[in-house]
Amino acid sequence: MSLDTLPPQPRAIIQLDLDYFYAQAEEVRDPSLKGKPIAIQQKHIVVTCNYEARSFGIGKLALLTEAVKLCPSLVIIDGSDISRYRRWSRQIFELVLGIMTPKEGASKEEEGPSAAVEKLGMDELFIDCSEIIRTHSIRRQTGQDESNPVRFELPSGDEFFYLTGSYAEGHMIGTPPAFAETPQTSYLQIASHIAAFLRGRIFSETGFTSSAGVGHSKLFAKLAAGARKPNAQTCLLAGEAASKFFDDMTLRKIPGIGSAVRKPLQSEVDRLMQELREIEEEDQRIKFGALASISGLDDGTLKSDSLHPPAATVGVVRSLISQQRLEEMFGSKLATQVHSLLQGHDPSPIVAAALPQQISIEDSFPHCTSLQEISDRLKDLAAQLLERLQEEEWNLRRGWRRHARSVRLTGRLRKASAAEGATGSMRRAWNDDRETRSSPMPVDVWDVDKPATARASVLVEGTLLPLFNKLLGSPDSRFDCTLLNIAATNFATGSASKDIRTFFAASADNPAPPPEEILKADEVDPEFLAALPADIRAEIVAAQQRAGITKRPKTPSEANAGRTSKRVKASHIVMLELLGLNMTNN
Ligand code: DCP
Ligand code: MG
Ligand code: MG
Repeated sequence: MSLDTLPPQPRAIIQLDLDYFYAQAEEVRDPSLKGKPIAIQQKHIVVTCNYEARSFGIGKLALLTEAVKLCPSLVIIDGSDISRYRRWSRQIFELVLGIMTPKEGASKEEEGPSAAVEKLGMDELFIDCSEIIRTHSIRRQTGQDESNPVRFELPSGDEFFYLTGSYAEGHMIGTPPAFAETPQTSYLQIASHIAAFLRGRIFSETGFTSSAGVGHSKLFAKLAAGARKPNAQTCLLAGEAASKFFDDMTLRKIPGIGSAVRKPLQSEVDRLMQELREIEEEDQRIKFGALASISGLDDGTLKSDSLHPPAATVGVVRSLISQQRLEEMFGSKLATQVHSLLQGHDPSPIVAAALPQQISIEDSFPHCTSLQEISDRLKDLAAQLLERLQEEEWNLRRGWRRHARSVRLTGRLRKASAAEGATGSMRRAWNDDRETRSSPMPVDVWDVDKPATARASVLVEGTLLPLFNKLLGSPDSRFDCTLLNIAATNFATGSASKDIRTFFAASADNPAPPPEEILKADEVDPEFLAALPADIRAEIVAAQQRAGITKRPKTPSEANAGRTSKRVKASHIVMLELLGLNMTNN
C-alpha cells in the first residue's frame, strides 16, 4: 500500500480563546461592572473592551479619545499592570492541562494518552484531542460497546456523555446530515463535546466565559473559534459550506500569512483584476464599436464597473494566483507554505511549551551608590520576582508546580576601593560589564501564606545583600550600580519542602548542618522521609531540631560509638506516631 492510499489519520483540534479577556478579568473581580460598557486602557489605547462597549462601535486597539466619543458612559479601567491577567491566564491554562493529562500516581496501564495543550499568548489554548479520541474509539470498538449515550473519560478521569450520530455541540459549519459517518467527522463531533466540557469547567471554576473552535487543524480550529463570539463554539466540518467559509476569509484572518505576504498578494490581485477589466472593456469596445460610431456614443459609457478589485480572500487568491507565480513572488520555500495554507493544509503540531529555565526580574537606573538604596531596590525587585514566581508556578489546588533551588544576583557596577581615598576615581563604566553571584534559594520564599513583601525582605536580608557584598569584593568599596537583576534558577518539580536538601538549606537564619549530615547521622532513610506528606516531614524535622539532633553534625567517633542511637530511636518514634502507628501496640 503506498502512502497515498493510506487512510489519513483523523485529527481533532480545539482552539479555546477567552472572551474579552482583560475586561472580563475586571468583571470577575468586580461583578458590579457586568452589563456596563468597560474598556481596558494601556497608555492612550483601549487594548480590549467588553461586548457592551463593542456594541457602540469600539474595537480592540481603539484610541481612548475616539472610544469615549463613541460611548461617553464608557467605564475605563487602567490595565497597565498585567500581572493579575497573567495570573488568571496561568490558572486557566493549568486547569485545562490538569483535565487533559492523567492524574499523578495513575499506573502506566491505566494512564492512557494525554492531550497536548499549547498556550499561545495570554488567552488562547490549542488542544490536540486526536490521541485521546483514538484510544476512546478503539476501546469502544474492541469492547463492542454500543450504549448510547456514550461515556467519554478524559485523561484526568473526569467524564461526560455524548449521543452518537447527533450533531456536534454548539454551532456547525459543514454538512450535518452525513455527520459521524466518517471517522474524521466523528472525531470532530467528540472534540466538540470535549470543548463544551472544558468551557463549562472553566466557567464553573473561574467564572470566565470562552469561545472555542473545533477543526482538523490548528488553522481550521482557530478560524472556527472566530466564527461566533462571545461564549459560543463552532465546529468546522467538511463539505461545501466549510469550503465557502474558508474561501471567504480575508488573508488578514489567516494565521501564518503576515503583512509581508498579504500586501504583495493584494497588489497582485489588484493588478490582475485591472488587466481583466481592460480585457473586458476592450472586448466590449470591439463588440459595440460599430454601434458606437453610428450612434456617436462616448467610449466612456462602455466602461465596465462590474469588476471591482475584490478583497484578497483565500478563494480569490487561490483562483487567480498560481503556485508558479507565488514562487516568483516569494521564493520556493515561502511559496510552498503559502500555497499549502491557501489549500487549507496545516499539519503543524500542537507543541506544549517548554518551561523556562529561569525566571528573572531586572531594573536599570542612572546611579545607585549606597547600600540602603541597593537594599530598597532589591526589596522591590525581590517582591516582583516572588509575585512572578507565584503567577507562573503556583496553583491554588495543587501547590507549587516547581520551585527554584538557587537565586542569582547580577549587578552592573563601577567600583573604587577605600584605599583609593575619597577622591580616588572609580573604574570607568563598561557598556555591559555584569558580575554575578549565586546562592541557595531560602525555603521561606515558597511560603505563600506570608505576604510577598515579607518574604522579599527575608530574601534580601538573608541572601541578596550578602551576595551584593560579594559582588563588591571589599565591604568598604565605594560603588555606583546601574543595573540589578535577580533570577530564580535551577528549578526542581513540586514544592520546596519535597526537596529535602532545600528544606534544610532553607533555614538561612538558622545555619543548620547540611542535610546529608543530618540524615546520615540519624540513619533516617531519606527516601522514606521524602515520601512522607510535607506537613509530617516538617513535624519530623521540627521534632529533630527540638531534640537537638540537628544542632551539630556528629564527629566520626560519636557516630562509631553509636551514641546517637537514643536520638535515632526518638526520631523514629516521632515518625511512627505521626504516621498513626503506635509503637507500644506492636
Ligand atoms: N491584548 C493586548 N494587545 C493586543 C492584543 C491583545 O494587550 N494587541 C490583550 C488584551 C486582550 C488579550 O490580550 O484582552 C487577549 O487578546 P484577544 O485578541 O483574544 O482579545 P480579547 O480576549 O480581549 O477579546 P475577544 O473576545 O475578541 O477574544
Ligand atoms: Mg480572547
Ligand atoms: Mg486571544
